[in-house]
Amino acid sequence: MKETLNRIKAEALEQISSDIDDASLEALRVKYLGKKGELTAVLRGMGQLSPEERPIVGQIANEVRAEIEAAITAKKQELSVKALENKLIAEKLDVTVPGTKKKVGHRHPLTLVQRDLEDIFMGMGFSIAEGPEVEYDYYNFKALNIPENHPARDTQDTFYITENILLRSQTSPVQARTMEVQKPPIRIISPGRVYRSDAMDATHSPLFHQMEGLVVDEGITMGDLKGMLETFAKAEFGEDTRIRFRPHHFPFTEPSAEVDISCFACGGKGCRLCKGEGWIEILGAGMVHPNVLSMCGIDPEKYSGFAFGLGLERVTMLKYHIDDIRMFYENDIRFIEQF
Ligand code: 2NM
Repeated sequence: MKETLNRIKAEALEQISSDIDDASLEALRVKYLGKKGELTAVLRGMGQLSPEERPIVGQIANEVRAEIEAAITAKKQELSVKALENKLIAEKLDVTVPGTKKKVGHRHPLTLVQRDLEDIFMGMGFSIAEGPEVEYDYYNFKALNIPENHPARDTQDTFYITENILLRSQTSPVQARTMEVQKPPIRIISPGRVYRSDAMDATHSPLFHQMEGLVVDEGITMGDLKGMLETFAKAEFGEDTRIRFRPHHFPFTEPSAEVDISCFACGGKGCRLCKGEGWIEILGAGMVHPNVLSMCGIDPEKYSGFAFGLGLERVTMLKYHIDDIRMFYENDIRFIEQF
């Protein structure tokens, strides 16, 4: 029996020390120490031993059991250390690897210029007014003294939604709406999207952006308009910028003018940007027509005002030397990132 115990011990210790995993180790525990295990079987047979032999064999059996248990515990420990090591190797993280750069958003050039202009005009006491892009023909045309038969009203130029609802073709309806609800003094700018039924090419888009301005108060003159526009032109295009007015016609202003700035590229000598002219047309302006004032509920005998309008795309294209308006709307990151 002693030999059997020694054989069991030798066999068990050898198997436990061999290259095995957790599951095999548990199987060995069951095989040697379990209720139906080999050691238990030996202990069951002790009844056949003489009373003198029994305690001796019993002691050996206990020692064998203790040794196997200790070996299993040690092996378990060894396996768990090895498992942890493997896990650390598998999940290795190199904290010195440089991070991946997060892409940060970028303002669209039209937004940059719009903010620029907003800052300049807010500095002169203007506030920003907004209105609907889907507009009544009344505010887009009639309230602005644009007659029924005016070519601008043509369905070929304006996107009509119903007979009397359209996509605004200018931001002037915002000015008309403001005059209706606000008593002078009024000092507003209205930046925003406008729509015209034009075919897309390098200088035309059916959707573009305008910024118009309006000042109404007692005693406002064309001199105020000129002074204000000059201040604006210097702030936006540089201190050396000069402006000039050329007579023009708009239905909503009288008198009306087209306004040029001296070329900011050549200073007025004539270059490619100004096409040799020395001057660049930048906006339209004039004194608000008395009909517009009275239609919007403002007494033209008491108050006068000036208004102006410019195309944000045009200003942005000049400023950044962009030669195709379609670039603004194509969402090409290589374009946007340049500004
Ligand atoms: C322009 C040119 C000249 C203009 C007029 C008005 C209003 F509502 F007061 F009558 N708003 N904007 C105006 C005047 C717009 O754009 C080229």
